[in-house]
Amino acid sequence: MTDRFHRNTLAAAAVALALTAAACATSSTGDSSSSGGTVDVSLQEFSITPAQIEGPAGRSLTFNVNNLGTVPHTFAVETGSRTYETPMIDGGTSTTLQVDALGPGTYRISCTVAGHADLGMVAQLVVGEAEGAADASGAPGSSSGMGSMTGGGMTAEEMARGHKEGVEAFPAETRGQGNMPLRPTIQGGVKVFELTATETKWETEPGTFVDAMAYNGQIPGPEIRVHPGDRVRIVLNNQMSQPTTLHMHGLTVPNRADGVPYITQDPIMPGGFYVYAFRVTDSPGMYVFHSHFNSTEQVGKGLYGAFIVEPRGGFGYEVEATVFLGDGPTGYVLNGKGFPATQPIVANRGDDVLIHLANDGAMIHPMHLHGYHFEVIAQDGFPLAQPYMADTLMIAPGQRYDVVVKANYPGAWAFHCHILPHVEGPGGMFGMVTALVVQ
Ligand SMILES: [Cu+2]
Repeated sequence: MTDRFHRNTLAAAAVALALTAAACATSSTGDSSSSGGTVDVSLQEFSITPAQIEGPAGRSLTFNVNNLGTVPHTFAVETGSRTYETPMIDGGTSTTLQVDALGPGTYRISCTVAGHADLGMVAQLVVGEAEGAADASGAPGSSSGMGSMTGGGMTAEEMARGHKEGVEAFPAETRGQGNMPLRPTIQGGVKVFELTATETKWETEPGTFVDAMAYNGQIPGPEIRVHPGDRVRIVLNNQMSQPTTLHMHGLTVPNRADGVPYITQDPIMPGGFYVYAFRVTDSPGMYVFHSHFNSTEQVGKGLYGAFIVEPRGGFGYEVEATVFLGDGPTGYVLNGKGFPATQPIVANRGDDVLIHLANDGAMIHPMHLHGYHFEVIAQDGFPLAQPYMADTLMIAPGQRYDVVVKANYPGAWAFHCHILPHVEGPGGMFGMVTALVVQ
């Protein structure tokens, strides 16, 4: 029975593979054993899907390459003797790549735009035995037979192991942590905060270092916390190789402190600085400071941080946490880290937990908390006249929400973006996943 089950699985997988690799053969006439196959692949920031592509031996392959992302990518297949490569493919467009017949083996696929392969834009082309040989290739589970693969080219055991290892590693240690409190100096009754922007490497998950930009070496930048009525000065030093500015997002500030290049100030050139001075007149809640110069790159690479207006006497919750959503050059991240390097929110049973959520990425992310409903009490720093309950909250770029969870149920409860390609693949969870741990 087991044997027959395996045989059927193998047969089904072989059929599926045949469909993937050959069903959309460009030639509908002629001998199928000599005509080529067509494979659809898609590119986005920063992945190639599928991550493992199965191809037949001895037949040419045509890749239909769709760039579903927003920035240009390439698609390149290295065969050892030569590299087949598309020209730059703009976001939202597609092209095809012809690859001549290959022998059995595993070939590397990547995007050749600098840094993109390191961020995850790699895949494998696995070319199996020539047709007819697969049936004879013996035992189920043998990794040489294409038919034993499933789920992105992994075996069931590999998939289970990948999921297990990720969860066991959580919360994994990485270098650097964002949102660390920034202490002001007091000068004549004014709270003065120093920020320094630098280009750096940032470890998003164990062993993955990305080219990043950071305030005071942190992503998100250090947390600035003030009270209503405070007089504030933020000094931004630019130690990067490109100009920058600082925008106080959501806050009411004088025009000269608004941080928009050539509208309210000249950009801060490398080596320069600018002083943003204002009085805090907005209601308590979550605001953001971020770059407003070349922001696709600068904010995407990490130049953002929390500006929290705290009521005098505090918010009055047992636990308070800030969760920044990010995507783009740093990958899918919560507070600058991807699972399993994300940090959990830890509470004791019965605690009221206040979570400041902010999206400084370029995509919408619906954040979903398992096991609980949370109360949405503020949007963009404004207390809601009518707070409401939700378990999934859509957060657009630039938006902030304050939500409150009554931590009544013990356990580790997943808290993640519900766009599934941002959180889980055949090898386990990644990206925008963390947990509320109630002790
Ligand atoms: Cu998402």
